[in-house]
Amino acid sequence: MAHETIFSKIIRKEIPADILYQDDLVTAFRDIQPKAKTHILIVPNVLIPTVNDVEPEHELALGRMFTVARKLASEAGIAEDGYRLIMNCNRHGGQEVYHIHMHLVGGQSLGPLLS
Ligand code: DGP
Repeated sequence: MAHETIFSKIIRKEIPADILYQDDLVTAFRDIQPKAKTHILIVPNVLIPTVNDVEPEHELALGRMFTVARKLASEAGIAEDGYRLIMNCNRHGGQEVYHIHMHLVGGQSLGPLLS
């Protein structure tokens, strides 16, 4: 049984967050520690701790995360210049919150990811 994180409380609106989008499958809100001018987190409403825990039954929610990323990037005005979508997994990936999330980062040039 996976342990809930702060993201479950944000999804249920039990604690405040700057929620930009929510539907039956996913929730998107601004990162509390933005690493770029635009930094949004898109999360499935169901608790999936890491990408290693993804199952076929999650495919609808995971696909929705991309369509919501596209929509929010467009609304933020960063679609044309571009942005980065990041999902960290476990310790070496730098994951801190064990409820999978897609970082939508942009609004400025981000440079090469790997160099
Ligand atoms: P990661 O390292 O991939 O697990 O990223 C976790 C992100 O979650 C990190 O950028 C900061 C953000 N974060 C952590 N706690 C909160 C919170 O309570 N509210 C919001 N909005 N973001 C949070």
